[in-house]
Amino acid sequence: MSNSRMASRRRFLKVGAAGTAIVVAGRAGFHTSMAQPPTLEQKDTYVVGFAQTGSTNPWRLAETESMKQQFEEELGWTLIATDANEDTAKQLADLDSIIAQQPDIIIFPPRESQALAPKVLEIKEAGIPVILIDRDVDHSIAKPGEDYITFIGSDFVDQGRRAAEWLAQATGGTAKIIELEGTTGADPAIDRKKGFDDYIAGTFQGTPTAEGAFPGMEIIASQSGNFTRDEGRQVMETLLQAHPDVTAVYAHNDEMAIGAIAALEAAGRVPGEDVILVSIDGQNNALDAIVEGKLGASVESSPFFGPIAYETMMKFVNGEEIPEWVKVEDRFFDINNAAEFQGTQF
Ligand code: GYE
Repeated sequence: MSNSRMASRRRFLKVGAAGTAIVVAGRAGFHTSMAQPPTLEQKDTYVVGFAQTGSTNPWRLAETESMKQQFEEELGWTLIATDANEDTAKQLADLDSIIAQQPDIIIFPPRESQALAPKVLEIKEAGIPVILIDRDVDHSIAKPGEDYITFIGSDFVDQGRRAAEWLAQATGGTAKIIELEGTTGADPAIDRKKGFDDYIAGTFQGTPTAEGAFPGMEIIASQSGNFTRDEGRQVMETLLQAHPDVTAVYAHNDEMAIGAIAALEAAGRVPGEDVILVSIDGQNNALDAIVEGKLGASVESSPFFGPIAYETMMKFVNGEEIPEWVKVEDRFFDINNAAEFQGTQF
């Protein structure tokens, strides 16, 4: 039995001493009829749980900072924050320990879409409402609007499509592409791959064309670099040996693109000239790399979830209607505007 189940069982037993039969009936009803997240009453101050996936890149650090800034500094509430060190098992355990502390709400990015979905159901059973930020879970296991309040985040499929569209234009529709994927099983890695690959194949959003939209664009290798700079560099180093004919790189985040640039340069290639790179996030050093001509473009993916998570939570407290997806709109950075935004991101 997991810690969280033990915790809720303990809570149940405590109440049970006073009136077990009633509580049992209540819990049975809870399972069958509660097609809504647990409610949250109006209070002056709340305790918020926040289970971060890791702190290995500027994006993660900016997100954690945004949450602390909003909930601790701005509001003076308590934020129970954990860091899973990019380990899914640790994030599950971190959530168990947060549940045991019985916060008013848990706001977190699920590291992997399927692995974390049952935990969302467990948190609901423990009577704690959840808002997912930045990454979503598999909706066939846990549903927004029913099992958790909502998902706040970007349209990752569209981010992939925008990267592909830019690359198709930049290469005139002819490229041998290495794709550096994000963390295996993470929602943004799954969807960024789908948006990009489908656009290239001509099957974007279920509109197949017989020979593919860009028959001259070929994905010659696609492998995970786990969203980190170092793994991006290592994977690129290995793939370069097997595929010296590469002419383009699509990285699911800026950190891996920066790692790939290092690997290309170490191999005597000229990023931005003989290999065109495109990535996602829009972090400061990616904007620098665009200005230097090494990175072609970056689709923005904002990590600043503190204010929007707070707003959404208060709407929920006030009984307002909340969409199943609170969509974050992203900008696009390339040589035409990167200089203007240098130093303004994260
Ligand atoms: O692009 C990446 C991070 O989940 C949207 O995860 C986020 C992604 C982001 O590690 O840099």
